[in-house]
Amino acid sequence: MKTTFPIVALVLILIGGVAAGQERVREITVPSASTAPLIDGTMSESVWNKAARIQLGRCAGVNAPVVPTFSTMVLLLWDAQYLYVGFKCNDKDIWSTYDKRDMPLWEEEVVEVYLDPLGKGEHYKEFEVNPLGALMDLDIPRAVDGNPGDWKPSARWNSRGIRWKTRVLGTLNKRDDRDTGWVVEMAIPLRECAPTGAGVRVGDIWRAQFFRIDRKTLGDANAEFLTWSPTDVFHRPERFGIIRFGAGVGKWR
Ligand SMILES: [Ca+2]
Ligand SMILES: [Ca+2]
Repeated sequence: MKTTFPIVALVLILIGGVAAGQERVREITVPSASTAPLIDGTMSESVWNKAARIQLGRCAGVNAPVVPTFSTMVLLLWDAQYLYVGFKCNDKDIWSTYDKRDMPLWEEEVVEVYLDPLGKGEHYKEFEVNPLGALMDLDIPRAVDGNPGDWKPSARWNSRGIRWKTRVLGTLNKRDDRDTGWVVEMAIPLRECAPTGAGVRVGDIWRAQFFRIDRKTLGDANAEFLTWSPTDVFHRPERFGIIRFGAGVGKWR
């Protein structure tokens, strides 16, 4: 959503900005993980059963706020080193062509995580992963009225310790059959996200946002933009939700 932003922004602000701004930002408590999940694209470890769960909805500024075509579930856990993010994306036609780090993945199908540890909207981090398993990671200095500026300098930032894995349930890039969905698991190093390099303790809060883009073709104008915390555009840090780093919940096995 970067290169197309200037054109899209005006429309979005006109049709969606006020409505999105009237809703409270979302909040969720993320339980700590007793054991680290394997980042293997399966999400089969029992620890995921304790994860916080988010269902993404339509991004009001981009699409009419109706029920999304496909379900998108985001699962969240954390431990001393990582924020674990799992996406389960139902999808009957899965495709992507970008296959290298820091390519403009948002032009195709993608899931996205935004993390703003200080909640100031400055130097927040963005992580994108596509069905082919490519990663884009960015450090966004700031967004001015929803515009994050030139993405290329931001993409020079690379997380050193991030791990991620994609699994496609179906046939990637075979457009004439019917797929089931795709899964992304990410382990995002917490200390690399915080400007101070500090770790996280139980009770800390960060601002965060989660997105998915589903579309039929490159730059498809009828793409479906899905979000967690209601917003008119993606790069509006004041509309990011609040994640609270909680203790472990339930009976761990
Ligand atoms: Ca799709
Ligand atoms: Ca990067």
